[in-house]
Amino acid sequence: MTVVVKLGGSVVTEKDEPETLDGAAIERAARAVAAADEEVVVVHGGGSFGHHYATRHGVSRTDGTTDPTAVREIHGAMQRLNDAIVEALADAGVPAVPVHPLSAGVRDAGGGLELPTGQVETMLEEGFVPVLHGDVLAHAGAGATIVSGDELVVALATGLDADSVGLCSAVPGVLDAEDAVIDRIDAFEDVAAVLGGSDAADVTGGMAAKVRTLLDLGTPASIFALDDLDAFFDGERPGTLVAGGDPDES
Ligand code: IP8
Repeated sequence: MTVVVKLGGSVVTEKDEPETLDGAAIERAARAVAAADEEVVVVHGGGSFGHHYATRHGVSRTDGTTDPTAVREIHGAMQRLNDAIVEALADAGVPAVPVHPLSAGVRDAGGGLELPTGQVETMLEEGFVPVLHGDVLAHAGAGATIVSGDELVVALATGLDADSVGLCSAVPGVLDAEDAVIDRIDAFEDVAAVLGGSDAADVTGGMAAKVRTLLDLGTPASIFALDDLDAFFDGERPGTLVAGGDPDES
């Protein structure tokens, strides 16, 4: 059983303080990964590391840069965050190894992400826990742009034919108008009203874009808070299940 888990940037860092880790949250997540029985691929977001430099240099998923200093600064910050997370996982007994998307993936001229997963697959077969992160990537015709952890999760889940996806976020799931967690989403129309179904929401990311992406994935995906990470690894479906694909499969 292969699971792909994303630790959100707002879970592992203090989002408002540049380059500040949430050490307690990282340790807690590391203990949960250490206790998991599945083959686990970890992806983490940028939080106060990558986003800080991406904003400073005006780089997004669509606005690129040809400035090598910008690429080095954004990637360097993500590498520092990745080092801290890999170290915490290792301290908890997880055979974690870093995988840096800048050196592995690329965006084509249409913005599509190409991420070979052969190296991650072999790492899993050899007993390692690969740890990837949102990053900056060469982008045909645009210099370099940002790749988000969510995009990596989708590419990995597809490429590895993962059994399950978990997004550990700052909120306990997708919330309805009364702030109650929605148990299950099978179609975007069911939640468009509460999430704001406009294209603007997709451009700025956020929960609407997350849910749309996960519905297209075809692998059952759960969105939940750090408190529920152990339950997720125990095979439960905490938070919101975004079923996508064939509902019978989940
Ligand atoms: O936090 C963004 O990853 P995300 C990574 O998953 C960078 O959107 C470099 C800003």
